[in-house]
Amino acid sequence: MLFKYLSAAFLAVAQGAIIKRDSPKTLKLDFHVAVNGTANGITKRDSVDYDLQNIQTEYLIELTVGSDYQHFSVALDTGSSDLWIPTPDAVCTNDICLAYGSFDPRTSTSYTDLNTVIKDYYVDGTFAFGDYGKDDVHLPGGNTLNQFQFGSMNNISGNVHGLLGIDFPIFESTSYQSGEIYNNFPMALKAQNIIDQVSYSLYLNQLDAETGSIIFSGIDKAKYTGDLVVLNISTNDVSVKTNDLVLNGQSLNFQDDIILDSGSTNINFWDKNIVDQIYQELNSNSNGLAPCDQPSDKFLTFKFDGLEVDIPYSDLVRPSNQAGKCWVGVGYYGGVKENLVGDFFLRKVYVAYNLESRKIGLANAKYTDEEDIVDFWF
Ligand SMILES: *[C@@H]1O[C@H](CO)[C@@H](O)[C@H](O)[C@H]1NC(C)=O
Ligand SMILES: *[C@@H]1O[C@H](CO)[C@@H](O)[C@H](O)[C@H]1NC(C)=O
Ligand SMILES: CC(=O)N[C@H]1CO[C@H](CO)[C@@H](O)[C@@H]1O
Repeated sequence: MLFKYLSAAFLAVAQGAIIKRDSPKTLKLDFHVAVNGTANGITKRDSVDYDLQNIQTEYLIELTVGSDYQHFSVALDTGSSDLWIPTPDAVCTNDICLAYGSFDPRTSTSYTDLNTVIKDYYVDGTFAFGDYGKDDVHLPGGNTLNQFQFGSMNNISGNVHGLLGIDFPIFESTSYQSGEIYNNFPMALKAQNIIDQVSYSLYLNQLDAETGSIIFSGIDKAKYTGDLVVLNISTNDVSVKTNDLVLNGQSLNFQDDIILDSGSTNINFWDKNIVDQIYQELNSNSNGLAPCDQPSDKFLTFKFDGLEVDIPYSDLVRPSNQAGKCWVGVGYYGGVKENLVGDFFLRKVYVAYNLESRKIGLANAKYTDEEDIVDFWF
């Protein structure tokens, strides 16, 4: 999750119109799900005040860039807006930064230097600095995204190794620096006629699955149960409003915006009172360490207009390195007054983001290999 409060002045942006399409064009990218513990030492940016060292999940997308087809993997992030990759000689505070490949602008003859600095700051206080450039991104299926703008980073703090940010363009580094925006990944895909619409659907698959997928400008109707409930995006970010949060049948009286952030692992609340009530219910200590043996017939339920998403307590914990103790996937987000829901929530749902109509479709996920990809209808 990008630190988004450097300049609120740029956040008022006009609402896009729905585009009428004749023949739908979609792009599906599969990702590798990396959970800390299965893919050595992966971490990503998450809540500020919560120690997440032991439960980190990333959705790794492999990209191929440049005239010399350089490969690297970046983490898909619906909570930031730039693509960035470390350079081979990047100065990093953690070796993880080069573990998934790098991009060397000097060896690609199709690279164009933009002579512009990129500076991304994240909510946990970490940052990635570098230079913007443009180069060709070779996509699966044979398409090429020509001269796409991204950052080659040479100064990286924290435990990250590259991000594919697909949030609204107002959160691009240029936007904070000069108020200008450029076509980020989903926008460029549309501008170059590879997809029809600036929209995408996320299927994270079940807890122990190793793969998932994102479909740009398409919805896989096989991957959810019931109807996809269409909600308005409720803030400047990819968020929707809840009607309530229910803990083992008890209302927590929670009507608030939640940001559906693939760059977060936990379900993070700014209201510590909500976190405390959940910890208490799961017999957790104040650090979020609870017994692993949690019931599967008691639920934390998110209520929306026309949809309930039940998360069994047993799916709210992941193993720690202390015997019998697990980390609870709920945290206190001490940064600003917003709620970020990551992997622990997103795995339970199928979520379709339409950044043009500013609507989000949500349904309970159905874990299956079947596929029925259609165009967005909202
Ligand atoms: C990286 O950026 C930090 C923060 O601005 C700065 O203190 C540090 O000197 C930079 N490191 C390099 C190698 O440029
Ligand atoms: C959603 O937004 C539309 C305008 O785009 C508005 O007409 C409608 O009332 C909103 N619905 C809700 C539930 O806020
Ligand atoms: C569950 C697990 O293996 N967690 C590991 C995650 O990574 C940190 C440091 O990188 C280890 O200390 C944990 O043991």
